[in-house]
Amino acid sequence: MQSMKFSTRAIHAGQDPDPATGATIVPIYQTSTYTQTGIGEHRGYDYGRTVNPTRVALETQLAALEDAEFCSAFASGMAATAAVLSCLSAGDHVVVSDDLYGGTYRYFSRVLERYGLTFSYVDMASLDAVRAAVTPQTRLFWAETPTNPLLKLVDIAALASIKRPGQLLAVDNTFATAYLQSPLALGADVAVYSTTKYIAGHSDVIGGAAVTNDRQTAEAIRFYQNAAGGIPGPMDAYLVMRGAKTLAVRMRQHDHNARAIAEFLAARDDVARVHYPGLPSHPQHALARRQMRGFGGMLSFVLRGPASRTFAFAKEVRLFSLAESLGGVESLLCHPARMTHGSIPKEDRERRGVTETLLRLSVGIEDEEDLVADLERALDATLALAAR
Ligand code: P1T
Repeated sequence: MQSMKFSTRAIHAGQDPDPATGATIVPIYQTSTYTQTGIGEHRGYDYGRTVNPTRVALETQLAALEDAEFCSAFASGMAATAAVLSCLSAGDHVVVSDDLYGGTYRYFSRVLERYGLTFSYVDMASLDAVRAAVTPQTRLFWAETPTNPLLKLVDIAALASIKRPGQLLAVDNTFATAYLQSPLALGADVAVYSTTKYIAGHSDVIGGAAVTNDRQTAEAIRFYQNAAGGIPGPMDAYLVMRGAKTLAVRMRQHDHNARAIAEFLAARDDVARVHYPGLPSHPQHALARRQMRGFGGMLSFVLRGPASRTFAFAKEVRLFSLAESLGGVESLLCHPARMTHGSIPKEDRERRGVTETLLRLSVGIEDEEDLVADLERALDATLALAAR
């Protein structure tokens, strides 16, 4: 499988016919336990939290997407994040990208700080800032790239070169996915996913995964998966696996549509800023071209005018549902300050650029012209408010 191309791996890795029946599609093994033929005599399956064949098939598939050796699947992206952080101990220090999913920030600041871990949030676009944040206790660098919701980039290879023995680099690859970016090949130790998003792709399941080539890290994550139990059920594992088979074709269309929308928004005088790594005006466009194989389906933008215009715009769009989450086939609109990033203190949030007039789009795979027309109509309908 390793020598095959991306789509072939996505469709075939872990997807052998069922050994009992020949079923072409991996069955949903809806069982919590396995009957043993004698005490200590079983076929490697003893208890559903520890192992499940549907989950194993998903883990094999997701590892293959990354050309990696190990993957553990989880019940959510946050459970996968927790598993990576479980490799640390009280007293350890983490350097984190200052723009990141609000739920990750909430977990770090309100749960793990109580457990004696410390975190420094830095603009990882500056390697000097990263170096300055490192302490003798630093054990982990945690980077989102592109970041949520400002689409900032982190140079993964450069970050990997800063890392010293005993330190881990984890990259949350949820926005780009393995189709557009290969963190492990660039020197990261672990790639973390909310599979809820592009990997499953249909906004109908919550899931997560941690992928690595490092045996020791893989074993620690696997141990935590069984010990803490944040596993996906077999039905959820199946849904993520089914979605992942079409990841490549969906990502191509997400990328195509988002580019068109980014260009459309950037050309409007009533849009103050567009954050999209595919625009030549993005400050890290050159890095995006080097590090990614496309720019993805996520973008954010700042509307001109008071916040009341932003709120009116959110009611005006029809094809973009106002909803948290991202990465599904349908387009979504999000107001990060009041939705996904509401748990970041207002001052920090605003200093980082997550303001009341920032909107985030998860561009779906509908027809590009319909999406642009919907945005154009909503922008025009709220234009009078922009002047206020
Ligand atoms: O929702 P969950 O599957 O637990 O994944 C958490 C998560 C992790 N990493 C990134 C980059 C994410 O964006 C998320 C979840 N994000 C949203 C729900 C959102 O709307 O941004």
